[in-house]
Amino acid sequence: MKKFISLLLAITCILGVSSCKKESEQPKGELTLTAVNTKNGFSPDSAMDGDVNVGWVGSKKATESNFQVFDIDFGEKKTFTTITLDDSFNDGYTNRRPDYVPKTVTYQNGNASSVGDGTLAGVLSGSADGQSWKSDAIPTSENAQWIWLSLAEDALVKKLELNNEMNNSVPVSYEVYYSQTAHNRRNEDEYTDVSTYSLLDKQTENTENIIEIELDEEITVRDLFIKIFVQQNEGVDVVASIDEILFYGETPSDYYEEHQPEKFTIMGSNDGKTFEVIKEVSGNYQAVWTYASETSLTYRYIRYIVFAEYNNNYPSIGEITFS
Ligand SMILES: [Ca+2]
Ligand SMILES: [Ca+2]
Repeated sequence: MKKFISLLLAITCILGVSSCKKESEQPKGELTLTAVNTKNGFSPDSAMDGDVNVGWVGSKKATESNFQVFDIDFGEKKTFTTITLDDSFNDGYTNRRPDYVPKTVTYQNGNASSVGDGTLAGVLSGSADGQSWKSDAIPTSENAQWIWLSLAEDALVKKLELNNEMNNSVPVSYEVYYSQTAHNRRNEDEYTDVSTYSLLDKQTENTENIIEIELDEEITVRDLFIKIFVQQNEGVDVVASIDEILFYGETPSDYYEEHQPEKFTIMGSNDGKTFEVIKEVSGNYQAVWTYASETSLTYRYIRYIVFAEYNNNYPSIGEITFS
């Protein structure tokens, strides 16, 4: 009997009768979920399957000009006041796995041959913001300027970055040493003695203001000792400086990045053609987002448009509920 009805509908469609609309193709009340772009294995249906740990993931990143669209057809009008969008699921992590993950370290002790500007702690503040150690004297091959930094805790390091991008000043000739144990801050002879460290990197003709020291294996770093023999700004000898030393570790196997819709619009419609804005959101940083309307809403169709997913991730929905 069911077959017969669909056949009739099909004939009506062929005849071009105006009642031949999308809604007549399915029984009343049947939920249909569609997305413009979907990543394999993360179907639109999983956005409303009752399981917050399984979700839809788009196959294209959402941008302002290339927004991603997810459509819900309840199959009949639905009245609700609350929309909950749960995007907390980690499965299907969609960005490319990074080669390294940044590590936070804390400055404990340090000293420098001379300080003309900045603070030693500013070298480990976590941001290459131009706030840095600058020596007072211009270094020479006979009189290197040096900096000793001791961390509050051991750091497992796979890559170190000496960043001087903001200063645009290049340590041309330098040596970077590390030790696994902390030096005594009262013993300058010891913490300035390179034989108490292992050499990490040595360059005599560096031209980069961001020096990346990549290691084959993770090492334990507690102290760093850096000697600068020549530093230049556009070919002219200048004072030694380091804006920031950034620490990176190995990417863990279970690595994922937080992701949530950052900028999106939810719209509602009853004819599937004309949509009204239910809520426009800009700057959401919560994995579970909830909207409670002051008045009850009645719609058959919901359109979810994503303009940005946090962390430059692909758009996704773990579970969206209307109650
Ligand atoms: Ca789900
Ligand atoms: Ca800094």
